[in-house]
Amino acid sequence: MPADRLTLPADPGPFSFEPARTALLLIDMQRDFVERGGFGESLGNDVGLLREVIPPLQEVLAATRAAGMTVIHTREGHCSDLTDCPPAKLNRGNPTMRIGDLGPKGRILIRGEYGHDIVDELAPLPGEVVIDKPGKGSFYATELHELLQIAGITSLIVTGVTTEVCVHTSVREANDRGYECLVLADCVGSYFPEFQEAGLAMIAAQGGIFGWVSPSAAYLEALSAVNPAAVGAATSRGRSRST
Ligand code: TIU
Repeated sequence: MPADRLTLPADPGPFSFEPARTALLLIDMQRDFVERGGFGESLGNDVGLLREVIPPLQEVLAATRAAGMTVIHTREGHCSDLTDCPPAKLNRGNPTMRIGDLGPKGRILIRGEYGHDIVDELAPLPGEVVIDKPGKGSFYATELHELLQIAGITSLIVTGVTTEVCVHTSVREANDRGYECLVLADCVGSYFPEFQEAGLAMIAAQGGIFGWVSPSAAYLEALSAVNPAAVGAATSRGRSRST
């Protein structure tokens, strides 16, 4: 019997959500950010820290699917002629490879390329929405808000990478559009430990200025009221992976 409303402990206080009106958002879990030879590494980053997000996020994804909730994936990237990539973004920094250059996983951050797609461990299922976004925010120049409105979604469980860039931008955009956001601390990742810590603190500060933060275990525990068997199975999969 699905619970109408679930509550879990979070920072700065309890987070309540209706599973039927809540979507899990997986932001930019693309090879270009979390695997070697992609955009993230071209910017001088070590992708190792981001990869730590994958196992807990697999558990969250499995439990969310089993609960029958909406799942939405996003991908940051551009069309092949780069007409949707402003020079201000293309020329930023001093990367070894720029957006559109050919790397070991195809052209960097270009739609349709192998590196642009989501990692196998978190591959979308048929029927799950995949939002292609040209910017850092998941709402900018996308159909996300309209889709959420049509589906009656009022709350978002936010995961993905990177914490201080695309996750933060998306949470701020979502907050301004009226969505209640719970960010799962171990399911968002940064190349910089200090930004991970500060990024999460900034969301929950000032009484939850942008949203709530909790570990994924608290979310999984709350979901067990909807589907205990599925959450148990997800948790034991996670344990067997880590041994
Ligand atoms: N560089 C960095 O930290 N992030 C991005 O460029 N995009 C996302 O966060 N997805």
